[in-house]
Amino acid sequence: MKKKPLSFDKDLFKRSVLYNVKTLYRKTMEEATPQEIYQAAAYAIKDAIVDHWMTTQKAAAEQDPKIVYYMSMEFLMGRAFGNNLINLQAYKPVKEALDELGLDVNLVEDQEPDPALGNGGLGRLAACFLDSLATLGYMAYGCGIRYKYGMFRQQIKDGYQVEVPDTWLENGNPFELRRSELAKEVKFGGYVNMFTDEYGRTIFRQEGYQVVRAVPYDLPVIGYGNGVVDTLRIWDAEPIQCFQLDSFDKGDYQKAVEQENLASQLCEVLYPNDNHIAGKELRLKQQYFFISASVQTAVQRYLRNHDDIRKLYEKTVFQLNDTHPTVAVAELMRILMDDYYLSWDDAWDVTTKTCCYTNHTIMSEALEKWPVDLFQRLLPRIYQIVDEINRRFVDQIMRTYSGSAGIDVQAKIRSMAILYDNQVKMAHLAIVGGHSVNGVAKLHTEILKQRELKDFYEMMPEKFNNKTNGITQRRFLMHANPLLADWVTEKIGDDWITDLSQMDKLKDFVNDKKAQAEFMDIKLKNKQRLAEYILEHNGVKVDPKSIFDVQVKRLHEYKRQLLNILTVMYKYHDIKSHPNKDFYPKTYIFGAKAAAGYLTAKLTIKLINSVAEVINNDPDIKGKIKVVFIEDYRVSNAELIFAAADVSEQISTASKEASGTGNMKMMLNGAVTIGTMDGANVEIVNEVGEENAFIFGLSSQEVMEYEKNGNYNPMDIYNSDPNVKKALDMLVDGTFSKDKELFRPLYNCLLNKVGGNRADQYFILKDFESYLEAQKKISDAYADKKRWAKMALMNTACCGKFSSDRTIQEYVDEVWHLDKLNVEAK
Ligand code: GLS
Repeated sequence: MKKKPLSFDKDLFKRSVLYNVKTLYRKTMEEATPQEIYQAAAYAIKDAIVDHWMTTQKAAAEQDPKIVYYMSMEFLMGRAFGNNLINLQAYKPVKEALDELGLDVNLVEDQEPDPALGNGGLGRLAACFLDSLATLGYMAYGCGIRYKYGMFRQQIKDGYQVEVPDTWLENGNPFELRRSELAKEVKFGGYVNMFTDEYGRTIFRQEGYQVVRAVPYDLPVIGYGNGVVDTLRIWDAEPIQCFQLDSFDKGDYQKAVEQENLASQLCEVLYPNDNHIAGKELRLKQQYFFISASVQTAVQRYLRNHDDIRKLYEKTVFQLNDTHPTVAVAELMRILMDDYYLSWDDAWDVTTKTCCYTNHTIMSEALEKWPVDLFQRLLPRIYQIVDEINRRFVDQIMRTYSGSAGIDVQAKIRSMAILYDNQVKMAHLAIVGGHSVNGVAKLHTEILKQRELKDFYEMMPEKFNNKTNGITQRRFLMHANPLLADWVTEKIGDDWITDLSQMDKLKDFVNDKKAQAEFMDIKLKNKQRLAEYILEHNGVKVDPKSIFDVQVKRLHEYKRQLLNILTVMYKYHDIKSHPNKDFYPKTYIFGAKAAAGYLTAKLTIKLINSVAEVINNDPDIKGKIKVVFIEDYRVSNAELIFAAADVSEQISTASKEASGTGNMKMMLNGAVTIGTMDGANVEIVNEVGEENAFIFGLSSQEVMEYEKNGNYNPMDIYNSDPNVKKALDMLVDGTFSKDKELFRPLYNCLLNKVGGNRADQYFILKDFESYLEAQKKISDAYADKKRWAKMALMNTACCGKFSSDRTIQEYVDEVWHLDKLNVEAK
């Protein structure tokens, strides 16, 4: 039976907008600024949300379900306003109400800053997971940091990326609740005093430390149409007021100031590195800060209605999103032993049953390792515990392998120890201290098992499992592409909103001429919408009838934006030398932020912009190619871009992209993938069929062979392939820059060893020709309207597997074992 939609009182909403404008700003609607109207409307919606939030908390108190704490340094939530309305099933009434007040819902939405507490895929995945958890009716907390400045805003000046602080909290955040009554203390530094108490127990007490107050801010995460509201709890740091200068620390002015500084720095800014560690002391402080506060909260919440702490894991699970939160293992041990006096063995039993770890990358530069001296100085008690975990684990390795023929026990210890080479290896701590280790796509999990984490897999195979990533169709279809969402509903009903496997039913329409025409017409409208955005932001006029070929994601060498732009450069040359050759017009759309200190990535951005400048202004090209770099790529403009994409560029060097999720968002919106057999592309191709994607390049096996054998020589390709030579030479012959040396570093790293890296580490030259060929096939396929419409439709029809609802249900069934909340939706 179909569920009744949630009720929403449109008139009440209207009245509260007027009331809020008055009480918040002492203004009438006519006087209020757009930002003030947004705030007033957001508070009015919050009112409705809070009712559901309270009902959910009450149901949880009564039903006592197991709770998952999704611990993550990053939550890339994107704007909340529109998404909240969708999940409350109130988008239409609110749109009407605003219309009646003379306001446009889109303009109101545009007033909201785009909360960017994350870098890219990893943080956005966390946000999709929360949406799915609430929609599926599970009790969940996202635990993270309330960075004052999120991911920097990117400006392009003279073609270069310039980073500008993201002041997202400037006008406050109407959706958040400050929960000072739930504040926790987090301690850093000092030393550990060990003594025996009056009951004969060994007590470890941290002394001489600095302390900050962790204050939580709660944000509602609304389930779709079910009245469930979960919580994203992000922590801010505050100094402990009046503590330093009174009796306890009298006169220690220096320390008081230090504590004050620590508190003000801790949550200042998100480190803008994706797939790369910053290795900074402050980063480790951030990690321990939010983990300590979150673990303390989880334990306390459990003890509110249970008294046997040994059974914590029956009601609590911690999912550690990459290595960043893995200090949770030691923090939970500390709390269990030092605060609740559990023995080591009991504490270990609880900890390993509570913690689970997701690995999101095989890039070695992203695997976190902390210098022992730093770790020990900052977290003295935690270090003692890690040291003991390591001692016992090394013992276990010896017991497991000593005497086994052909096994080098020392080599096993070298590769698996948590403390080695003066480093604390966070991934190893997470694997040893939990019961589940998962990769994020089939191929990625296999690579972990067979290569990166092979020794661990051999020793504890039962811990390893795969959870292929997914995305939420509520944001990335319903909100991003309302035209297509309505069309899908018209064709197959609306069950797809909470069950994406229903999209399969669209297969009935892939050969239907009328459906094809409607589908492509929607695509065209979305391309027009994006073309307007591009005209407004880039001043470039693009043709919505051209092929929109899109590569939007973080800028990283392994993602190979350089391969893409090199082929654009080559085609530019080709068109200029063969002006009469047939060429299907193409618009190349890029969007990417580079980590602030990543010079090669930043130079690639400059190259893309320089190429755009030359090509877009060359009359000989007659508009056959346009190149656009969209400034400040973020969730809000991503939604416009995905809806408008014809071609989805997923061209990472095979084996390097753990999963990718942009690939899924574009597939959902009917874009066809050009890609390597990497990450989740493998599974996408498996669903949609090879004939509905364009696959090229080395396989992951081949890449790994070359890496192992060191027998790849890009110079041979450069010397023997005139197309490759032409493209590379254009980097340094002045075509795209008066200063011929400007792009020399890119040229050099393709042909020579640079700074300890192999020449062309990411096999750009090797894959160049097969990539060109795949692009040629795309142009041919696109020229055949019917064929393309069918391919595009097939992509939307086959995306069912890639909902984060499916991923979350797998975590629940195989790892977390949560119970569904029973909330009566009103
Ligand atoms: C990442 C991977 O690079 C992506 O392939 C993956 O889709 C994402 C979510 O699992 O995690 N790892 C990372 O450090 N940043 C990512 O986006």
